[in-house]
Parts: sequence; structure tokens; C-alpha cells
Amino acid sequence: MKILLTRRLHDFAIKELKKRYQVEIHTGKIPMPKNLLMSKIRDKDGLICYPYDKIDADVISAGSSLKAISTFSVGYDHINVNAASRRGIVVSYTPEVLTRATADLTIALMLDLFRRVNEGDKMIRKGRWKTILGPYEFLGSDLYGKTLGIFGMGRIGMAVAKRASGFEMKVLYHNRKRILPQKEKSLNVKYVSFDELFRRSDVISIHAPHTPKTHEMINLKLLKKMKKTSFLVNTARGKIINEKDLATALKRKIISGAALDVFGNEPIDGSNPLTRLPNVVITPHIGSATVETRRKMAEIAVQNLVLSLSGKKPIYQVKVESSRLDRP
Ligand code: 8YV
Repeated sequence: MKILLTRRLHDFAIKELKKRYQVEIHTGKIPMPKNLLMSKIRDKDGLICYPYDKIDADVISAGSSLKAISTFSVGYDHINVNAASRRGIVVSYTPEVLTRATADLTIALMLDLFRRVNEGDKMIRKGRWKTILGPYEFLGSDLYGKTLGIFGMGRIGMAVAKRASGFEMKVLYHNRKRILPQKEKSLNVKYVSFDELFRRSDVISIHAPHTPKTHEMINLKLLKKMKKTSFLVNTARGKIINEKDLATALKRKIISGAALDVFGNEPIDGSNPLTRLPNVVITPHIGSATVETRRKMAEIAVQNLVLSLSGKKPIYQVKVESSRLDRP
């Protein structure tokens, strides 16, 4: 069988794949240009891809021998799962193994916003730390006693809630479906409406998938409902936020600040207005970027593909009924 990787994976993973398949690895421009992807997929049985590869209906129909798609990610909004399923192609992904790493980064970003870590670093590097700070200068705020609002109470949302309780924060959440009462109790979280979540929280953290329903769901109208002193953290998908509206809200101090690991179109550069705002902390989509986690993701991505191509159930299969997206 022949497989295509839209980018190189860890050496051990490539070795495993080469034991079984004829492996082609794209080494050029990232993401792989659509016409190239469509021509390379033509004779392949399997594909390993990433969130920036648009595996749309055109790519899927070009892959006339395609039997399995394995994405190196928990998100699968880049894959037209319904088109794949209509062709009997198995789509698999890598949840669970990246939950802790992503939750850890979320907390790091939250701490940065509350305690102005980046701002202090930048101030010193720019040579602007002139006198020892006085009692009222460069103050942040305590996490203790503050309300964290989690939008999307899946695996990552829950891991963030657990960590937040260690900081003695109050945790509210909103999810498509309310979680079980026992789970709410053990996590010490309270279910509220979407509106209430944004009105009552001191910091909102997004952990929902990107779907037609969540697309740019965070807009100016919603941001205006948030407290002036509040923050927004996003380690999920950039397209859940209307970035122009967020930049406006930050400029006009409608909210206090934001920490973003994900963006509508990645990578971003200095031309993105968000990079020029002092009350924004930005990281380059590193939620799952730890040595340990990325290795586990590679292991799962390979196992998922191998199982799917041998007609078995992959470890984590994207289910059609849970694939909330008939796009791109
Ligand atoms: C990426 C992610 O997969 O898992 C996801 O959905 O967005 C990330 O973990 C990772 O950055 C590789 O592109």
C-alpha cells in the first residue's frame, strides 16, 4: 500500500510506516499546495495530515484509492468527514494524549495575563525599567477567588477546570450538553448559559471545537457583555473568534486583555493588528508542543493509520455523527 505524509513525522514513526508501506513525504512548502496534494493523493491508500491541510471534498474525491485519513491533531475541522465517510474512508485523530499539555499552556497564558509576565519581560528588554517598582506599580491581580469561564467542557476544558481549582478559582462553564451532575461535583464547576458565562467571568477560556456553529461566535456584541477587567484565552481554534472584533474590543478597552495561541490564518506576523496591541499575549500554536506529547501524538497517528488500513478500528476514530462539520 502507498501512503502520503503532508509533512515529516518523528523518525521512529517514519520507520514504522516504512516497514509496511511505500511512504511518500512532502518536504516542500507548508501547507502542501492543494493542486500538489490532489495529484499526490491520487494513488495513495492512506494519508497522514495536520490541521493546516484542508482535506476538503475535492482532495477526498481525488484520492480514488484512499481508505484512511489519520490527522496529527485532536481538531478535525480541516477534514470533510462526511465526504470521507460517504466514500467509506476511515478518519482518525489524536485526542487524550494532548489534553494535559494544552491545559498546561492555557494556565500559563492565564497566569501571564493576570501577573503581566510578558509585559514585564518586554519592559526590561526595551530598557524601560528605570526605578525599583513602588507599592502601586505594575500590579496584576490574584487568580485566587476569580471566576474562570470555560466554554467547551470536553477533555481539555475539564483538565483546565482541575488545574484552576488548584489556584482556588471559581469555575463556571458552558457546553453544548451539560455534563453529568457527579462530574460537575467532582470538578467543582457550575453550568451557566452562554451569555451568563461571558457576563460573569473574570477570564474566559475557549475549549470548544471549530464548527459552523462556533465560527466567529466570539464577536463584538458578546465581548461587550464581558467585564471591563476581564480576559480572554484561546488555545482551541482561531476561527471561533472574530479577530477584527477582538482587536477593536482590546483597543477600546472593552475587555482588559487576551492571550491567544491560535489564529484564523496561521502563521501570523507583525501585520496582524493583534500583534501591535500591548494587552495581548501571543504564542505560535504550541498547545500540544511538548516533547512527550508530540511523541505520543505521532505514535497514535501511526497506529490509527495502520489499524485503519488493515481493516481494524483505529484507536480514535472520528465518528460521522460527532463530526459537526461538512466543510471545508
Ligand atoms: C496541532 C492542534 O495538531 O491537535 C490539534 O488540534 O491544533 C495541534 O495539536 C499541532 O500543532 C500540529 O500541527
